[in-house]
Amino acid sequence: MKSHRVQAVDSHTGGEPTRVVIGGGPDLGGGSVAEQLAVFRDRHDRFRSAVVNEPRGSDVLVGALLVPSPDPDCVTGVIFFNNVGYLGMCGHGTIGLVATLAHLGRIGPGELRLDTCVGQVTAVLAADGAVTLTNVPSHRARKAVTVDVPGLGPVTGDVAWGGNWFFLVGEHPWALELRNVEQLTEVTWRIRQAVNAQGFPEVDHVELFGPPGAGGDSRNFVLCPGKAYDRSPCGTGTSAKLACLAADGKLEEGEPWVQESILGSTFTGRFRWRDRAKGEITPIISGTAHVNAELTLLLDEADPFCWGIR
Ligand code: PYC
Repeated sequence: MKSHRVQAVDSHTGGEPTRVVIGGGPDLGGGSVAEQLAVFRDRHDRFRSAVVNEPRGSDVLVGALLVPSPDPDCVTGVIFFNNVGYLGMCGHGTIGLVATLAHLGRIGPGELRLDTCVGQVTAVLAADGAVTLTNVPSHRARKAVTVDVPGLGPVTGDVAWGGNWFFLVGEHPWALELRNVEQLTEVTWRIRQAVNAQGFPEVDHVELFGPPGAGGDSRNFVLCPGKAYDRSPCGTGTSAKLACLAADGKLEEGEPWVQESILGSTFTGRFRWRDRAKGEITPIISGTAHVNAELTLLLDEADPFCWGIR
């Protein structure tokens, strides 16, 4: 009977959890992080499920597997994953990873470079624990796409990349309140299906925007690929939002944008133009994470749910 131990550290960023696997993960054979992701997906997908799915995890948990980076300038490579698959980048997860590396004593305040499967990012850890992430280049691919959503009618939004693909909806009738999460989950799930069916199969996150509470510029509700909602304001979703604001001339380079989550937790975003003619920006996202567990997962093959409930 085979039993296996996996070492991990849990944190949350604005309420959204991250589980960083620091030991006991599969050997993915090296190469670029994208190449290692292909091996993870093809040969070790049950490990992903074992780490984040029930009974050890939950639909909302995002995993981060530390892998070697071929670039010596990077502190580590990282592959982000969730209850149904893999993420390109993950903003809240990167902030959680930086807090975790600091908790483990592997880094101190200052700048570090991380390698992800969609490109390198940098992060600055401040003395007070705040993390500022410079994300992968982001852009809006399509403005004002109208999709016909069964049961809801026409819904108009932008398609944008912020390290993952998003459909961003500003005009809608739904109140972005925590007590409405079931309704918000249902409508965004339907919107995602319509967006996928009507020419954008790559979009796997849907973002609704509404008026902020105290001190913010906007509140969002973000539906993640596996139907869980993001408790944080979503780092890649905020990056996609910044790309849309920049393209519309609604936010100036360097100007702060305070994005609230459905819980009221916040990220502060800014952007630098990368290529103004192409509408390409470099998003800069600041937030804070808190480490809340050091754990050893036991993967016992005698357990009928050893590899998670899939
Ligand atoms: O913060 O980028 C993010 C994110 C993606 C999915 C959940 N959180």
